[in-house]
Amino acid sequence: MTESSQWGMRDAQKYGSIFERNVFGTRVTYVSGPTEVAAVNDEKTWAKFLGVPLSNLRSVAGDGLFTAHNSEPSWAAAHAILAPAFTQSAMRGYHDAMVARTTRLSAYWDELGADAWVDVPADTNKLALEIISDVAFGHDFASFDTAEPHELIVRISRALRYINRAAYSHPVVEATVFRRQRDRHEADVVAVRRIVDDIVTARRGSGDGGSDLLGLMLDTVDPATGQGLSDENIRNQILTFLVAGQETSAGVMAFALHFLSLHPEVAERVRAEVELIRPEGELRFEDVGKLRYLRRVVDETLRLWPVAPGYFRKARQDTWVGEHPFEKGEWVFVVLLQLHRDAGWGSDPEAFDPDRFERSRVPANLADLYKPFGTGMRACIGRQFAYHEILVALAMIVQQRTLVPETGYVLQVEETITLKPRDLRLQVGRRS
Ligand code: MNH
Repeated sequence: MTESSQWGMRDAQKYGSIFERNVFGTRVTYVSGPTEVAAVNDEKTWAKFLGVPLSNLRSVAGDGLFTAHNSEPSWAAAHAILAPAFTQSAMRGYHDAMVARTTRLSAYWDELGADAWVDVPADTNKLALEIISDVAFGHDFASFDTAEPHELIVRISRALRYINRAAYSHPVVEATVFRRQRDRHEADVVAVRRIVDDIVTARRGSGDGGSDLLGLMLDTVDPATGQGLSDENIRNQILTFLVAGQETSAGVMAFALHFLSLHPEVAERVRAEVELIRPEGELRFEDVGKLRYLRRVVDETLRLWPVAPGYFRKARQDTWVGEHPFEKGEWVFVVLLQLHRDAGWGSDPEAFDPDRFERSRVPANLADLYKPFGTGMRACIGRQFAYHEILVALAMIVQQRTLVPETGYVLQVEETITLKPRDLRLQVGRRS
């Protein structure tokens, strides 16, 4: 299923705000109108559902926060222990790492030279990886020093591609046609677990938990139970951060750079804003919340290309969505790509216009029209983290560089569970 969310969006434009389709033998109900989405977001009657893609992702991330079932006790424990590390004020502790890693990306682009066409999604992916690995477990993959990515990264990326492709395929097909790919996938999973287990064991052995997310998980108990997280669960959380915290933020940075390269007047306003707030020296933690226009650029990017393009919900009881009955246990897919293009956004939902998010213009029912980070208890824990790193990276890049698009580039969106701009290359020379 290479572009399943974009098919979902096109079909929603044809068949309406709720419709049913057979996807390779599985009946899927697609929901994309604000009223219908609000109904399935109601936590009393509906709950998160993993669906096929996230169930398959459990082979990598197990009972980590993102892929845990609602009923798994390890979810509540890990959520209680980790939530304080993801508040807005916790970002203060990660800010310097975000600035330092973006500075390293910038030095790497300098090495390539002003004429080079940089592979934007590849490089933002490396940046997000460097940031999350630094903050989560104090590791430096040196992504900008080596041509070959680290084994852990190669294997995780390949595992995600496999899971995305195999999502709706038949087990018999996987065991025959894709036998070698399946075997390699199983080997990848064994290997990534071993690599992360070694990191956790080494840290336990060092006696000092450390001040990063791994240290927090090793040193804290869940106040409700007095229990700490198991080593296996900690490994699953680290793999979750690598999977959930990397491709998503990296995709937003890449889409935003694409839009900024096509809209020089928007890039100019961002530059003016950054120069006003921090004319000299490094961007500070306090500056980031003041980047109001850049924030609108990010929000508008996430509206048009919500990098997590949808999510699943399952009925907790017999219920209704409008006049459509659902039995307990039936599930739906929320097509964010279409909700974010709903008529509630005005007559030109396809246009990139950051000022839509100006206080005076933003739709009154924004909460029903915009859900890039999901909904309810199981909404994204990394939201503040994502905004902070994306704002830091974009502020620094736009302040320092020009963004030149390739003539004739037409945006095509690639899906590997998350979305990214296919073959996006830009020239990113220093501003004189
Ligand atoms: Mn994130 C859950 C989108 C960045 C860690 N994330 C979700 C969900 C969406 C989402 C949507 C809910 C999925 C569902 O209902 O099945 N996440 C994003 C987007 C970005 C993002 C659009 C970037 C922009 N996420 C991040 C970052 C991290 C992260 C960065 C970690 C550092 N996300 C998570 C975790 C969950 C999650 C963990 C699962 C939370 C839970 O269920 O308790």
